[in-house]
Amino acid sequence: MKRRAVMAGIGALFVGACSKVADTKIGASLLDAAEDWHRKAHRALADRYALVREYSKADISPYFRGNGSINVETDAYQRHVSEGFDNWRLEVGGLVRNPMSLSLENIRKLPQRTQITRHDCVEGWSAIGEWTGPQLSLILEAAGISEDAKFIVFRCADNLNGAEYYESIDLVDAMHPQTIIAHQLNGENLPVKNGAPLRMRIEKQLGYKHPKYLTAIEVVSSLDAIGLGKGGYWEDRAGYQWYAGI
Ligand SMILES: Nc1nc2c(c(=O)[nH]1)N[C@H]1C(S)=C(S)[C@@H](COP(=O)(O)O)O[C@H]1N2
Ligand SMILES: [Mo]
Repeated sequence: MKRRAVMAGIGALFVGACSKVADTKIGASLLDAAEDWHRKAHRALADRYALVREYSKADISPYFRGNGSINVETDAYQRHVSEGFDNWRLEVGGLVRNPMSLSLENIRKLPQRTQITRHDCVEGWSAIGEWTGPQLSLILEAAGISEDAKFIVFRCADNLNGAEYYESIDLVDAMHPQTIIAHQLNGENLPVKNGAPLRMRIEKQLGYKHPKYLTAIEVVSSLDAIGLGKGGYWEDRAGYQWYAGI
């Protein structure tokens, strides 16, 4: 068949009545494929918005281990520890209309979410803990993220083997209701080993995506110029997946 005739045939397939499209073998399989694609895309998106399981107080692990950095070896951080973190600041900047510098008091006064969730580390351990803090979405709404915003980058106070720890997530995880800036673990201020005074809980992601010792939240349109360009400390160094959804 000549190319023109083929094109006309395909055209006829689609401009014809829908029932006829479905009746032809090719039409039916095209519709099946489209429906399948749509169903899968829908399910994938629905999964991303779904909540992770929340546990009861009885499930809380007696000890929540510290992993990776379990302290920050700088004079500045040790001073913050001795001051009870009264002068700690969380900077919110990048592609936002209203950059902010928040104290712990500011953060404690916002509406809070408490959730008992399971932390899964790729190194092969899990622990259940109760975390409290404001939702990240609240902070981002107050900051007013710009239309170019695509990722949220988290900066940390610790230096692990010569490089600053950092992480990043997309806007779906950023706006997820269980993504919170935690300042409490099991009803107490965060212990130093677990990231005092602030650490992210991004419950839809594996453990390394939850930055501790949080100093800044930066809204960006690209990850290319952040760290070594792969979006996180372990992504840059050990080939960990940037998207570590659970
Ligand atoms: N700033 C910072 N955040 C970090 C890490 C780190 O070394 N530094 N380690 C990550 C890893 S691999 C895990 S499993 C969790 C451990 O959290 P925990 O110390 O509260 O158990 O923190 C994550 N966030
Ligand atoms: Mo981890």
